[in-house]
Amino acid sequence: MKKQIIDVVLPDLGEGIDGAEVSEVSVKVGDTVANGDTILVLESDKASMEIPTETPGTIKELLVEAGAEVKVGMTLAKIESNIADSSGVDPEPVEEPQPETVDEPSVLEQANPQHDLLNSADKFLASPGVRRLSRELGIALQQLSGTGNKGRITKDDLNAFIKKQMAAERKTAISINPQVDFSQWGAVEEVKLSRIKKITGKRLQEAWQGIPHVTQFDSADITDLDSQRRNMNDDLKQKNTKVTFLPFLLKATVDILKSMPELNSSLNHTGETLIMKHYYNIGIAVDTPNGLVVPVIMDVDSKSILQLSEELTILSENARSGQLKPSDLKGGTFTISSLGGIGGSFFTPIINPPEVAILGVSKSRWEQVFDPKSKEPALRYIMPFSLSYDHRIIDGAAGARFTTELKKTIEELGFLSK
Ligand code: CAO
Repeated sequence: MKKQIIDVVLPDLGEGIDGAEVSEVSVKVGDTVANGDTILVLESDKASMEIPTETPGTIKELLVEAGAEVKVGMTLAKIESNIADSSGVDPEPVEEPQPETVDEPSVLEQANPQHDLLNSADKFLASPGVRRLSRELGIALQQLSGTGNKGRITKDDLNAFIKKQMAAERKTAISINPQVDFSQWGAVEEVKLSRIKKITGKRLQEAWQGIPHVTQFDSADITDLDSQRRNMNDDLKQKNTKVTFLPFLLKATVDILKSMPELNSSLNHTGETLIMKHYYNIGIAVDTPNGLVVPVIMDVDSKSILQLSEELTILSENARSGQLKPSDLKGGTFTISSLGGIGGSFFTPIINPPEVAILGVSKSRWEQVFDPKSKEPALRYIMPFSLSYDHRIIDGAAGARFTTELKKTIEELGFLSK
């Protein structure tokens, strides 16, 4: 009976994060760990994350140290598993020849042409571990060149292939920027992009290229809303706090989303169905020194203006100090991006997938408008706003209906008494 040496590999971190810095190594060589024990703590620009092991056993080797940059798929440590291998075959290194039992293909795999390729992988020399991993990752062994004994495909070959693919993807993503020596025309300085900028840049590019965006513009008279807000802020003076327009806009938006549920939906991954969500979690674009992040306020419909204001303050402070947790960034159904505190009138926000629409709010201005009731010009506080929507899901008529209804709701303030 021999014990197995298992590689602990950095799993997918979600939210488009493909790497992070090790802030703490929580174990040392010789430590005994149980399933779920934290072995590392990682720090990305968005959040800190504990990385657990799924293998109970003894730490044999640590391959990273505090301060190191790690990438998804990288081996972090080697653990001598407590679960003995009863086959009597030495499982380390994993390249050792072992009989392979081919799992029954799942329904998904049967429908997948890639599955034929993966099936004919039997002709190639590789250990069961490598075969299983390649199947899970959807990589056909035919695509790899084996560097092991007699051309055996090793785990390192698989890792090298993944790295090459990732590098190729990165190249495609930046290929629109030709290599130019800008210094030939004057002095230049090269500045590193923050991790957030790199992640959001990639996601924004994908969203902009992959989603047919249409943007509908409108504006709302927020003179009455502004006086309501000022009254509220007068009452809040003693508490040394105040409310901006955003909590009101959150409530008004959810009011409309309830009557137009397709704007609160997501396209299923097959593109065949829409997932209608019966909850209203609104992402708020927050400008931070490191770039744009979108924390989510959950269940906006069940919270008061004051609660939303407090939550908004906490989330935007945490976003700016890099204290957001991964869970703060998940589960959104619709996003609001407000540039109202800065300036400009109208912009075309980019949808935050898998959501299907985003509201962009611009700075309000005092304008002379014609009052249809008094038939006189009147000075009113006008807020410009834009709705970008996924035209695969939302028709132009629905887009215009949304902005018209939102304008009406903001002006009539009915949502405040609900
Ligand atoms: N019209 C007029 N004034 C507005 C306004 C609007 N539409 N929106 C906000 N303001 C005012 C606020 O009321 C506040 O003034 P008072 O102090 O007198 O109340 C001031 O502008 C500053 O507000 P704020 O921006 O600090 O607060 P907010 O709640 O409106 O927004 C947050 C919070 C986090 C969204 C904002 O700080 C932020 O980061 N905005 C940038 C988001 C961004 O970069 N979006 C672009 C992404 S690309 O699509």
